[in-house]
Amino acid sequence: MSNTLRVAMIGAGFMGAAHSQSWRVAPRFFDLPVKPTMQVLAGRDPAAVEQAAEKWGWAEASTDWREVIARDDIDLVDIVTPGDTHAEIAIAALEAGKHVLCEKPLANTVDEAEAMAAAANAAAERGVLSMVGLTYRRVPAVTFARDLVAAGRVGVVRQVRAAYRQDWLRDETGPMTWRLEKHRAGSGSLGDIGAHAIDLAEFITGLRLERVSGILETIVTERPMLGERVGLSGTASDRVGTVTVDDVALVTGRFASKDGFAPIGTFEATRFATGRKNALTIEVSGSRGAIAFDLERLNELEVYDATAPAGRQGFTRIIVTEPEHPYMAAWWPTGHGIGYEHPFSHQVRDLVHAITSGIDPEPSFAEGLQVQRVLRAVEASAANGSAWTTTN
Ligand code: SOE
Repeated sequence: MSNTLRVAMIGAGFMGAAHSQSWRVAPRFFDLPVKPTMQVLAGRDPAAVEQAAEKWGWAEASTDWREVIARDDIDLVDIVTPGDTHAEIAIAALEAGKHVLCEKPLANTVDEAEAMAAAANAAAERGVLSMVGLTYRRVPAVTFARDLVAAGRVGVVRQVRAAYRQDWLRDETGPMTWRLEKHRAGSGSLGDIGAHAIDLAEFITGLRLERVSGILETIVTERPMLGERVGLSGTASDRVGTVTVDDVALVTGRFASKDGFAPIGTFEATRFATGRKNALTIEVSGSRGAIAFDLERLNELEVYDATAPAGRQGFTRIIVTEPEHPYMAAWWPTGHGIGYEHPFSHQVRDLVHAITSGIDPEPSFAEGLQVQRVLRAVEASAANGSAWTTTN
């Protein structure tokens, strides 16, 4: 294998910035077996992608993703476009023999996700590997929580409470954007941020959600269009767009049984939680203890030990920055926290090691498909009077 991993990124928006910094930074803080090189950034708008390539550190810019994935000097394609393009780009890249990192949610439908997972399985037989970017798994406190639960520190998992609360749509005069259009985004809060809450619940507990009951609500159904480009920039116009996705998703779920018990979970995904900016929270309640995490305090994990003497019990706030905590040895001395961007470098580290070791990266497209099946079941339940609906 070459000592470089030549990367192309498709997409030049917010996630493009986040992923670009991880390709720049990860090789400088982790000892990687090969060196990722930032070859080409592809986007739709020529001027915007040229400027982004220059700013983010890509050697070239392109507006033709098909040409990019066909190049012999590209080894890996990083897809950070809206969900309606994930399947076409990922399948083409895998079939072209390129490793693929695809942002979440994997796709906009289960059918697309199934086709992507099938393409990933076929490609893996040729040594071409893939990962879906459910990045919050790689927050050290989240990986630490998963390790504590797996080690039995909370005992039998009985309940899970997960939420992802933002408030960027609170103002009803806020403009239309692709995230509010079903044909572009697949769903609203449910798939965009609910996918993270669902994945973290399954990742930390190690259990699959088997049945769900859901409510989906669109609070503001029309929003002003901004100029010709539907988005957050451009000149105001008197046209309005129709919001075709959910603003709020409320879900009850039943996990698979373990140790003779099938835990129950509650989930909330909303963009109307006034004052909550990026509050991804999860609490796992067990027979012997509990863990609680909040992305707005991502260097901390609260741990409760119900086996301690009654007079000494209480949630302990662990600052997850010791060198023995996941990923932290690569960064700063204890107590010096990391930020939102660091898990993207952890994602690059793990992906590069998996590729050079020839082992399937996690989360796989199959795991992304599992999340997609939960999303579909929630949508089906919400359309059927919140009836309990299986996820398979
Ligand atoms: C939505 O605003 C969003 O950017 C999601 O798309 C990301 O997945 C989440 O990590 C942060 O919020």
